[in-house]
Amino acid sequence: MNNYDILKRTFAVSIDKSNIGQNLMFVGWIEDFRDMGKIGFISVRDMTGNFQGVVTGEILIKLREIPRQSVVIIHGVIKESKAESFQVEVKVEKVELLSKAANPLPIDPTGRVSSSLDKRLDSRALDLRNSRISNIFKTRSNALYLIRKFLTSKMFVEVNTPKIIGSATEGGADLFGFEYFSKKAFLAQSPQLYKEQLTLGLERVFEISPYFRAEPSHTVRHLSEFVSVDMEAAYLKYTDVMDFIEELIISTISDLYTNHNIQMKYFGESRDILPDKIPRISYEKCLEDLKSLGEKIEFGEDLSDPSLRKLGEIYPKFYFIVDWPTKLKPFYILEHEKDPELSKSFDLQYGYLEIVSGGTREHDSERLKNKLLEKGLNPSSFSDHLQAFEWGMPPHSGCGLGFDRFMMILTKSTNIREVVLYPRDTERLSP
Ligand code: AMO
Repeated sequence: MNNYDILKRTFAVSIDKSNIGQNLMFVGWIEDFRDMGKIGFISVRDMTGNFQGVVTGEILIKLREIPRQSVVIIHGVIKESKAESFQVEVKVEKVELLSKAANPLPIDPTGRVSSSLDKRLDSRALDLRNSRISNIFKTRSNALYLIRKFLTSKMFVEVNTPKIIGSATEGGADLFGFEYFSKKAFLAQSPQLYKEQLTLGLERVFEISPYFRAEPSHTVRHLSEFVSVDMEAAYLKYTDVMDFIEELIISTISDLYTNHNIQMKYFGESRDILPDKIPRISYEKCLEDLKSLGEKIEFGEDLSDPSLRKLGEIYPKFYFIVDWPTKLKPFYILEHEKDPELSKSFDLQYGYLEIVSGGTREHDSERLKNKLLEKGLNPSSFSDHLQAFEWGMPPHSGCGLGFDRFMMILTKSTNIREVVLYPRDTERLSP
């Protein structure tokens, strides 16, 4: 290993005319090398951007032996550039090879030679050397930070609940089960029961974590492991939760455009995803809208993927669908007092895509037991959960936001696999 002091490195993004004449050290990978015979040009990229290096003599000969994507230390003097895309360039005085890349590589991360998504996912670490792709994940990191900041500012406490659980969270069949010492255990599909219980002592909680669903669906919006931003708050109604979600969506997107526009530009110039307000449309109004488009759906039927795609033609951006039929919602959702067939529930949609699901919860233990029975579930499997409802459970509401789906909107990606580093689906278990 070469002897170098990494803290003395200069990042590509930081050089400009004020550095002319300085001898600086850079670390990065060779993105491109153009050999013109007596002179050569290299493009070196690091996590911040790239610069052009000019090489001649011995260094040019040395570079002919170094494959693209290899990691190098470059020492050189900053000069004014005649190139249109750079203010300055680096007259390379020394190149040290830190790590040699194979030639050929499985994909071309510059994107000049395009590869299928599957091939890119097979070489994901290398795929991240493409600026658009790395900016998806920088945006993901920024969005997570902004969501945490927003929820913390609303007095939510971040919590961590178990992902190894002893019984079904929501009573669904789509759980991954496995041997846990001498018992049967499952991977959590949602923190639903825990987050509700936690409102008893913490009032407002949120959790950002992966969850696991053994859904055999192979679509562009489902994964077996996905990240959800879950929140739950004592004393709030589902309409208050919608207010929070609306504010969270608007503040996160506008902050990204204001403070992280360098990244957002990779996904297009248009800011059309940023709403002023998010309309609230009842399930029943959706049925009327669909009827006007020639699609007849009976009250109580779920909105299928083709129906949601039709609805997305009328409402192509963010909108809430509120007051779903009680029978379509899980046992923990409360119904309206005046019309028990309708529940205090909502989904946040972006066109056809469901991003958030939430509602006001049932907090009375007797009624909750009856709801479990009505849904064909056994209350004794939920005894740990039900006992908390005997200890002074506050009325509460909450929701779960599919973070990967939100990332699809932020980065204008059509496949959820684009915005997840190492996606897991029915086919893919590696890398
Ligand atoms: P739900 O099952 O609707 O609600 O999930 C909440 C949100 O999570 C996202 N999502 C998924 N994303 C990718 N792949 C999947 N397989 C997947 N499944 C769900 C969606 C969805 O809107 N406990 C409730 C939430 C609550 O009421 O608080 C729940 O889990 O964006």
